[in-house]
Amino acid sequence: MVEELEPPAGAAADWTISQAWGRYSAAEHAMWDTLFARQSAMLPDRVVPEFMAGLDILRINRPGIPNFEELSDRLMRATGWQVVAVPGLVPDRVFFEHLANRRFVAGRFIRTPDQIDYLQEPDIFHDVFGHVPLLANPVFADYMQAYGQGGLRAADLGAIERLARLYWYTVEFGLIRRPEGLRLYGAGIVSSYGESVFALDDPSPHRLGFDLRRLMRTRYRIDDYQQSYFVIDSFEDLLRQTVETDFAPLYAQLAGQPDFATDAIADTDIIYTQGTQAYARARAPE
Ligand code: HBI
Ligand code: FE
Repeated sequence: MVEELEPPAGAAADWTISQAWGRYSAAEHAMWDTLFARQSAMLPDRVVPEFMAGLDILRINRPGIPNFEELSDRLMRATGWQVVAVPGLVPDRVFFEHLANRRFVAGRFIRTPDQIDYLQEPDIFHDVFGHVPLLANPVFADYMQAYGQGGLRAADLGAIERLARLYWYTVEFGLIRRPEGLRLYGAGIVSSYGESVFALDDPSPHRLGFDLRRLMRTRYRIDDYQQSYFVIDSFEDLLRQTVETDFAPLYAQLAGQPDFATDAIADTDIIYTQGTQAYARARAPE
């Protein structure tokens, strides 16, 4: 959660800044190309086909860091979304307000070679390669706007943490069931080489059926691979549950119920794989 209330110097009241695309160095464009080549080579039979289609429709598969003006032109024609640059994480309400108005906020900085496999804050590769291609899919584009609208309501009800969990286990780290098997769609996974392998192939994590109420009670880890991934049946189903659920009474119900730990299995869970949690044990002790 980001709580500062004032935008930093140089940012507009809605925290947007210019991408200043002309200022990227050759090394920064090369960093993007390295990351793009690695992910686009390993994703095709792991990620939902709609993701690869989005890379194509939005011409993100051209060399170099995408120019947000050109990207937004194509995205606007596809689903009415645009991409705007921000200095970094923005306060929750600002974030939700942008999503509710079909504006995806993206960092404009790119990681350095020593950060190729992990960085704390989302950079332009995480935000644009990870999040933007699916915004060209009409159903997912509707879901992201509904999420933003839900977030503004949650902010009024003091329930942002519930929405943050929904975002985390779908938009960031979601899996989806397809006839040919489980597939990736979460941006945090598809922008990471290691986690794109781990989330589908590793015996360590649980893979559990998406259940909105249970998921809103489930904690998440921000500094490591997930110990549980949640599997949706379709983007249509995810959108329907988000639009149809009256969240106010749901938050009241959840208030009295304990959280689930990141590695818990609930007796109501649909279990695709019960993980060994070996990776978690292998990690350095907390
Ligand atoms: N700001 N730039 C940016 N990107 C995010 O993904 C983001 C954010 N602010 C808040 C936030 N995400 C989450 O805490 C929300 O899901 C609540
Ligand atoms: Fe993200």
